[in-house]
Amino acid sequence: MTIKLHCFGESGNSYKAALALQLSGLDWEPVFVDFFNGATRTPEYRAEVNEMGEAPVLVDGDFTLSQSGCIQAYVTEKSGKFGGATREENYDILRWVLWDNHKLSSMAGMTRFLMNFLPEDKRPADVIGFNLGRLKAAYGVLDAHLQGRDWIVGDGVTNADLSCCGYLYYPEPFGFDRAEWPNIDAWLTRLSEQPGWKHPYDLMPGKPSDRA
Ligand SMILES: N[C@@H](CCC(=O)N[C@@H](CS)C(=O)NCC(=O)O)C(=O)O
Repeated sequence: MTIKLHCFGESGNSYKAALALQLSGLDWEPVFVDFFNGATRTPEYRAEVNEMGEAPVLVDGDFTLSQSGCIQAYVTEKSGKFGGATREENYDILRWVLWDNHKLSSMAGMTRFLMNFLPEDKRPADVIGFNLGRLKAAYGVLDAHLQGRDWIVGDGVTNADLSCCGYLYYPEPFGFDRAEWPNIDAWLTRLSEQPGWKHPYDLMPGKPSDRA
């Protein structure tokens, strides 16, 4: 049975789940979430798709799961891919997924939204400035960790990589310039060379130009 992923192209959190599915080789298809027209805020979405009002959401037969990190763990259980080689590595992957959700992707996603998708007269300069400082610190942590390493944990692609990259291929400004972070830049290139890799706007339905 084909796995369904409720997602949309602008969503880096959705990308983490979509990329895990895509690179795993599991049979899956996207289901478009019309986020910019308020789909996740409707009572129907909350009742039928996700009480948390978020994307991504995976549906595999009668099994439904939200939270990109949980979906990645499910993909690992089902495909045998992107987990650690040891118990220690598995804890290390979880550590990076939690760090990403808290310090990197949540901040990047929010800042990108404020800087690009809010109407210009509603963009809060102080909040954006504060977030950019927090983001710079997060890029620094990741770049330092990747010094001398191909992957965040162990010798191959894991959910740590698939989580931390969630927002980093998007072209809209959110205080991230690959040229400033050479280890992140090389790692993103390595990841994009994996068979089946696609850019978020090519992997999931929905992109800013659809609303232009
Ligand atoms: N920690 C969650 C975050 C999910 C999330 O915030 N998704 C955004 C889209 S990128 C969303 O649906 N936001 C709806 C809202 O906050 O109202 C995950 O990793 O799945």
